[in-house]
Amino acid sequence: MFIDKFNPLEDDMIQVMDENGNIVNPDFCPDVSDEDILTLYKTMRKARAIDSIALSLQRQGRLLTYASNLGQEAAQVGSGYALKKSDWAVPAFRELGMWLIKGWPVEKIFQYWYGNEWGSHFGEEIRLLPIAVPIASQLQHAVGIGMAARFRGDDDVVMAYSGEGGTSQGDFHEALNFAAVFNTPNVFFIQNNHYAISVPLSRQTASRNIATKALGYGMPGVLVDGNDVFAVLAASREAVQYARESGPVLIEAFTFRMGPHTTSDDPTKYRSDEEVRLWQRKDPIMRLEKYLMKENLMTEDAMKSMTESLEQDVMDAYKSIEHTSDTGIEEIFSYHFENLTPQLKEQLEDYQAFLKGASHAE
Ligand SMILES: Cc1ncc(C[n+]2csc(CCOP(=O)(O)OP(=O)(O)O)c2C)c(N)n1
Repeated sequence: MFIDKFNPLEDDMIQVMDENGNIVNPDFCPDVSDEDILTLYKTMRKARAIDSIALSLQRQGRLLTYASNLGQEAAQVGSGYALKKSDWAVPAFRELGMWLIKGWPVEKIFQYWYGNEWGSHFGEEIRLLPIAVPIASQLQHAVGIGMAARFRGDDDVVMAYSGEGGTSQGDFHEALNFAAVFNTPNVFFIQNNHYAISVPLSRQTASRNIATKALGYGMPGVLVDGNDVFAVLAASREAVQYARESGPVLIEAFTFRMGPHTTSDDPTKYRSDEEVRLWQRKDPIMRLEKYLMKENLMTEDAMKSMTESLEQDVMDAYKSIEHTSDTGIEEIFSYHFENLTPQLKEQLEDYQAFLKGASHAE
């Protein structure tokens, strides 16, 4: 439907619901029950509760660092909701809403940002890779998982995430090239949030949009309003089906990071309040709330009490991991290779000798 009809070379963007919560393109509306809609809303609200609490905890010195998701909830939740439990999701580091849909427990998410690697151990039944900080490196892993699925004859799809900044990396090129040549079941979901730290979209690429980049590799690319959860879900469902049946596809979700890049960033240094205000009017949660009220699915009071109870749950989840012990240094050596390389073996021995020396000195 979208893949044939929407041409990224013409900047065609899929939108189902406008900024006032009106369904403007009923033909493209995904098939969702009221229960689905409430799950989408609740998850977006939960993501926002985590976001605001995490920022405040970091400022109090109770969390190591944090990457904000404010404004990107529809892109994350809508795309994650299109996956089956058996499909894989391969994140960068700013996909909170998708992590929640995939089942990464809130306390484990906090544990990760608390600086404890055990936060990434959420069990093999959750088909989600841990956070990948080296930009775009995760796209290679995603193609590898996709190739493995094809070799095994599984019908799993692998949805890989990146920001628009990641599409300037060599890893992006290699991953998309391999995916198209070997016809792997990958969806590349690019959250174009307009800034890669302080680098604006205009300095990131001369391509007319990110979706068109897919065409050069020989795969379809679609552009979607990333602040419209219905449009994101509809485009993602189609892309997932296409990847399962045919091959790789790229989605560009056009959105905006309303918060800082991470807690170490001050966005007022590189963008205007006016630009932020423009995007605040497109807020994905506000938009869905307007729809929910129009459709009599929720009242303002019900939304307020849901938000309060989510905030309470989120704070409780944080408290359950606060003061949990750190990862031991020896564990750094435990998980990368089944057998240590000679260099790592030497480093581990050095470290153990150092510990012995330190204990003798006491
Ligand atoms: C290979 C590599 N280079 C640089 C960095 C530093 N860095 C961290 S986030 C970031 C910007 C990423 O921008 P984008 O891909 O648009 O994602 P966003 O942060 O906007 O979600 C950079 C350059 C890194 N982590 N890895």
